[in-house]
Amino acid sequence: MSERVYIGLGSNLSEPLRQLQSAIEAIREIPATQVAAVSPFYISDPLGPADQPRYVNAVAALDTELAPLALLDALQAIELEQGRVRKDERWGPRTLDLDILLFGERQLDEPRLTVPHYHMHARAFVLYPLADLAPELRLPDGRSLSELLADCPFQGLERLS
Ligand code: PH2
Ligand code: MG
Ligand code: MG
Repeated sequence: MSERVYIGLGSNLSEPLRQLQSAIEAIREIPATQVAAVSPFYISDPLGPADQPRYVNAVAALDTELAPLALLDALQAIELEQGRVRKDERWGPRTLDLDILLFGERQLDEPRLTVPHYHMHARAFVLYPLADLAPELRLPDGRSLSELLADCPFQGLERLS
């Protein structure tokens, strides 16, 4: 049985737009997984250290038969292929970040994976592109996306045409 998964894509190094486009092509090659939809791309101010470039962010809807950790492995392999270097600095710049936001109705709290993604409920660069794809969405705890958006200012978000 396949489950609907939403992932967040982000990049602020080495031609971010190209990073996201090639990530989406790579995600299409993940076994037992289809890309159902990709949101418009957005430019966003960095959350975290301010001395880093602005990000390009988007959200993709996937349908997958993979288990959560198998999908995480596949996404992290793509991050590494695209030159991701893991550093200790929290929220520092990166060539590619692929985050599992929602995985069906599941709530997971494992060492490698927390779902729903922590802080997603307060991040404009996640909530606005998610709303482009699924305006009627509810989180597993029952909160609606429109409720979350009402409490979430744009935070400098700009939609690319
Ligand atoms: N990702 C981070 C840290 N800060 N800021 C923006 N605007 N967009 C991101 O995707 C982002 C961030 C760590 O994953
Ligand atoms: Mg992230
Ligand atoms: Mg991440």
